[in-house]
Amino acid sequence: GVDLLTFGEALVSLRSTGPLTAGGALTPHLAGAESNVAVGLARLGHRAAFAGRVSDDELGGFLLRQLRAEGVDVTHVVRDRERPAGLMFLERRTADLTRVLYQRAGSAGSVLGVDDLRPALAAGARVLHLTGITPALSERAREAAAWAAETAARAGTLVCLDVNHRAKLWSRDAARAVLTPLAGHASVVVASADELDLVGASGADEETLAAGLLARGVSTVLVKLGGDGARAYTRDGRRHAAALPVTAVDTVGAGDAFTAGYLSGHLDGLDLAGRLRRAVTLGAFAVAGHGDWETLPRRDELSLLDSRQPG
Ligand code: KDG
Repeated sequence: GVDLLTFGEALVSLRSTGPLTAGGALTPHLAGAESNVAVGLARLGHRAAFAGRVSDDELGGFLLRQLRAEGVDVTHVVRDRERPAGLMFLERRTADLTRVLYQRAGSAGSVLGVDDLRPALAAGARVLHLTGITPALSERAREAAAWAAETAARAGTLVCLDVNHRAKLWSRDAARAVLTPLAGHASVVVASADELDLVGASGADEETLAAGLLARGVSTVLVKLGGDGARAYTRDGRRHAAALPVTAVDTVGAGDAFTAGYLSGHLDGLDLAGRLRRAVTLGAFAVAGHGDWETLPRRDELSLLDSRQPG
């Protein structure tokens, strides 16, 4: 088996240099929260696999080539002959304002089903990572996500759910109804502060929500705080990790990098402080450069930010 298995929709992200209505150049990039996590782990030398459906055309070929180039195992990716690649336009509206426009309804990745995931799950993994994006894509994908989380948890695999609410795909209420039961299969739940009540009671405070998740069997709740770092809740209490001071130029993908760093620390057997340190380190690499994952560190580069004391 691999160290980490993740699944979901890999997207072709078309990044603009200015407002989309003004035209100009678009550059294609591999995107998708799950593939970002896979790349983050592969860069650090872990065996990471990505499963899902990609179109059987040039765009699907582009996604697979990018994943392979980063050392991600794509053995269990299924090519879909009928459906197109999901697209994401990442519009640089102004120097510090980006916007997302999706063209992903009915895409190959959005109809991921249980049968697509069976071989990957059967091959085994130490960690299964999934996000709250996949269940928002279709009924089939929702069923596949629930099945995978339950099957992996039963097999003793560490299941990590990263909430990743995408307001363009579904409402907060719809997300809460699906993600709250899903979190019950997870050992690690990752959410930003404004996402935590999507895996618990609407409007409840952070302490209450974290305690509720721990009572339901989650062992670690990670609350991402952006430039303020992160808080972790475990049965031993609460711990804060400050972010590393870097110049943020692009925050897209930072949450995925954080999760990848945490899971890398877990795979390396680090204690909670060490796992959080690696999580904020990867988050810092992600925000300090352009692209979802392009600037993530190799293992020998982790120490590049060592002199940056948490701010
Ligand atoms: O976390 C970064 C993602 O938002 C991006 O890569 C695209 O997965 C994506 C999505 O569905 O928005």
